[in-house]
Amino acid sequence: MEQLSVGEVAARLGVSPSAVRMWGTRYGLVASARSTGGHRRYTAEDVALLQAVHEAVLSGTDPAAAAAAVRGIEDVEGASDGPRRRAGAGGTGLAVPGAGRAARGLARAAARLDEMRAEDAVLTALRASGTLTAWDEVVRPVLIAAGAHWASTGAGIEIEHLLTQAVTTALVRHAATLPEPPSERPVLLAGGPREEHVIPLYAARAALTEAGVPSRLLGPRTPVAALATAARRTRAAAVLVWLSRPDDDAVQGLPELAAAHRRVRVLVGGPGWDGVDTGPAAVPADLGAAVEALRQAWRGT
Ligand code: B12
Repeated sequence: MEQLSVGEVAARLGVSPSAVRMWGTRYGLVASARSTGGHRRYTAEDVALLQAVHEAVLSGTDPAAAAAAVRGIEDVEGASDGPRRRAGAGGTGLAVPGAGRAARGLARAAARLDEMRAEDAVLTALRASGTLTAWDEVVRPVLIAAGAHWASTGAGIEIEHLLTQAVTTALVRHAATLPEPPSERPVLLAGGPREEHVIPLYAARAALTEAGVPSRLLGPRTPVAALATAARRTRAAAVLVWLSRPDDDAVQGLPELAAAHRRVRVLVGGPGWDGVDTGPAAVPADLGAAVEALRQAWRGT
């Protein structure tokens, strides 16, 4: 998101510019950037914090308490630019090298097993900057950090589980607030036959909903035959199969998916497809590319 002026932030939140300025001076929620002319410029993270305060205020919370709660996330994470390891519940730290304030807030909440704050951090980022940016700048760095933490220490699976709940719930809640796309020729999102990892599919669903593209999420461990049947029954425009680890059954199932019906397009995603000859199935490199390819398949281009 580009940096915003006071007036633009006010318009986005539906409050007056003086309210935004007042929150800044009274509660310390100030713009962290300046334009070349010296005017205040709010970054995506500043807006996310203001939005959280605004929502708390709307729900009847005292503004000072709301600001203090929001700044709690921010202050503890501090203004460090460098990697850091922090003590959390049970002495578990989660370092997110080079991450922004919102990602560090999410990491900290997850490390403390504070599910509600983790969910709020994700929802705030989704609302402030949209799914693609929130996924790449906030959610994905923390998921990768959680995986790296487990790989290097053998500990912290509980953090991964809690993060999974918080992230998927926030993605579902965000998508539920968006206009429902038309239902014809949805794209189907499925984990491979042995796949438990499906958070990227929830991210894809939220981003597709933002783009007005209908989708159906079949979730983890979807048998190839079931996915092919679903594609036929829904006249799916496309199917996306996620693999975080290699799975021969998924690879061998690609022709069956491609033959599900005449117009279906097959896409695959995730590190489990690395080095695999996927034939005509497309392999988008990231969430943005996947959403664009699925959108084009849906529009029939
Ligand atoms: C959350 C998580 C879990 C959750 C899953 C819950 C769920 N419902 O999804 C739980 C706790 C259940 C779990 C369990 C396990 N997990 Co796990 N888990 C993760 C974690 C932290 C995040 C997964 C994720 O969503 N990644 C999404 C993004 C972050 O993936 P990415 O690879 O960076 O994405 C790349 C591309 O795919 C692309 N991309 C990014 N987003 C998108 C979106 C779309 C749509 C597309 C097309 C592309 C795309 O861009 C990126 C750059 O190339 C990863 C760590 C990691 N680095 O991914 C480990 C990880 C995947 N898990 C791992 C393992 C080993 C396991 C377990 C076997 C053991 C364990 N850790 O408990 C179990 C067994 C699960 C099973 N039976 O299959 C390993 C896999 C290693 C391997 N290759 O074999 C990882 C990598 C952790 C690690 N560092 O070792 N896990």
